[in-house]
Amino acid sequence: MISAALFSIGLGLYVATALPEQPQFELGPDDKPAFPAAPRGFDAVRNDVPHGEVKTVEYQSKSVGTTRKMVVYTPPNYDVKKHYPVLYLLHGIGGTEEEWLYAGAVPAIMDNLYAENKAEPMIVVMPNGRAQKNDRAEGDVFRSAPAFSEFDKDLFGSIIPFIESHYSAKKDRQNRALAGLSMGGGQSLNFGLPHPEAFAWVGGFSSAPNTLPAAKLVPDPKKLKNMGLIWVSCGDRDGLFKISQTMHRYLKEKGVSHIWHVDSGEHNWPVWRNDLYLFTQRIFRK
Ligand code: FER
Repeated sequence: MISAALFSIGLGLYVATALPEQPQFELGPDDKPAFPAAPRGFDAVRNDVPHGEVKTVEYQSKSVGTTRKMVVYTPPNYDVKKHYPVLYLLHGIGGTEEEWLYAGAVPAIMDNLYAENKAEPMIVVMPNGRAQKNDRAEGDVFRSAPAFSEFDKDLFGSIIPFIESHYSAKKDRQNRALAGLSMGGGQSLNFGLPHPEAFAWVGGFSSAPNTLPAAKLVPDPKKLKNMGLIWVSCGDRDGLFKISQTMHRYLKEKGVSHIWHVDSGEHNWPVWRNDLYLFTQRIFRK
């Protein structure tokens, strides 16, 4: 687990230094935090709180044509007699289905939120967004960017049906959320915003250049009037800032209700752990 975390940090540094030149940006008056940062220790494993369960499961991907892995976190006291909302949580260009688990500290963050009654009990599904036969993060990870844009077929065609038939999951838009970091943030906006019938809660954290133009994703702003939450966030020292800032400005101009949260930080894990902490408290609630 420690070696996986170190590996992921190494990969994060590699990705950060390998980022191609990005457009310059200036912070405007809107570009500030929407919420205070998480309290110290929010992402530390605590032995005095109940822990959820983590499992790696395999499913047949119709679109990729292979057996693929995803990591599923169920909350403490998960009870098959109840039904739970589901958050689909997507990784970045250098990640796999294990990135949120280790570098993202999902179990600790969620366990700690539940211990303080700060989030609705939910299933967190961490699939692999690199929808190609070899989906390991190997070699020049930027070469696998096209596979990230094919992932919607796997998500809608195989992953959601698998989760909804193997877990005690609620199966309607109000009980499905889609969020991710960087490439996974772009995927969440690209696949979530055009599909309000599938997801009422959508979050893009530090979204990458795979993010499609806002006008293409939201040609008809009225269609998003029943969203539970659209979350757009980025660190104020992230070279990809302009992508999220442009998305926020478009949504604001079109009157689409959303949260624009500008964190203090770069393109890295402190920002995304904080985003997860803030986002998960605000989904699946009235
Ligand atoms: C790029 C810069 C960053 C890009 C992808 C990324 C596909 C993704 C970064 C990440 O996921 O952390 O030009 O092009």
